[in-house]
Amino acid sequence: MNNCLSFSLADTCSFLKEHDNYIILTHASPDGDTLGSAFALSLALSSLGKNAWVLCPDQIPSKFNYFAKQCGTEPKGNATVISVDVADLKLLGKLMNVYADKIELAIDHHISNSHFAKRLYLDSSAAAACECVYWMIIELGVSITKTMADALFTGIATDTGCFKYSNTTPKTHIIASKLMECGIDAAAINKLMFDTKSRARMEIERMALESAQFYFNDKCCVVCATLNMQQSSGCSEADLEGLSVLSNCVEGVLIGVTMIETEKNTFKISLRAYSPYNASAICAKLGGGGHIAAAGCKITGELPQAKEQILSFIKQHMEEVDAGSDSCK
Ligand SMILES: [Mn+2]
Repeated sequence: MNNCLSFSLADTCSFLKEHDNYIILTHASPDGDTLGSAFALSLALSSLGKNAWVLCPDQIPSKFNYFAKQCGTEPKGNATVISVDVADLKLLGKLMNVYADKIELAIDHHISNSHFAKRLYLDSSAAAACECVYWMIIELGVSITKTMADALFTGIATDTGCFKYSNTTPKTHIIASKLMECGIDAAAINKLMFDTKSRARMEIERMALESAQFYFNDKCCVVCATLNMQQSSGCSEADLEGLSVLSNCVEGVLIGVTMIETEKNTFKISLRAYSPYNASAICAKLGGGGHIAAAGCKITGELPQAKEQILSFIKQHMEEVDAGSDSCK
């Protein structure tokens, strides 16, 4: 949408104070950040005496139960619809058609946000949408409860890979320290989010590692999780989250590619890139988007052709970037 208003933090907080009866949309295949920002915001709105309801296109994984609890009632009739951590309408999954033209305010941190809402609060320097919501809660003058802090910390920890990724800033750590002062058990949250996996997840990791192949002088690693592999490991969709870490943890790899078959011959591609390469630039050419260090897109076709296609775009990007950096010397 072209007439999307850019909102400052102050604009956003005025909007939140002026309206009521909120539906807060998360993206499909919900992660810690979209859920953390949605539930923390719903609690903050509720402490201002407002009604807020979190609506997720897919089932919420039970590991988030410690904070993902509704605090309001489902709005009937006129609701104020907000989205959090949603970069594009497509990411609303099965709720896309219902809410496409009804989103009053989007709160996001993706530089690729497609300006689909009527108003947009975008802070692309924030590591997580939960950072944005943290500043909103402060600006609204709401005191942060332990459950809000659990939710926000989870989103920040998960979107930064436990404070490891390059999106982690001094501000990220300052916010995390403030959240720790609210009495959360950060170690327990981190263990649950990063050091606990299902048996099926371990199986799918083993198979994905077996599929690993290296390209372009071993600077690029591709791992796959086909439908066959998913079925024989018994893994669920939630078990596939964060699988992309396998492709970029190898010494010398600057571009890691994870190909997850979501339906027959349709692959969800997760790209992780290290300097000087740009994951978002590669995925944009395939109709996707994201951040410089992490982006995604979708490719249809048989696995070998799909792989060939993503590899050809990676090769082109590497050549362009390598030529550019040479000419600067
Ligand atoms: Mn996020």
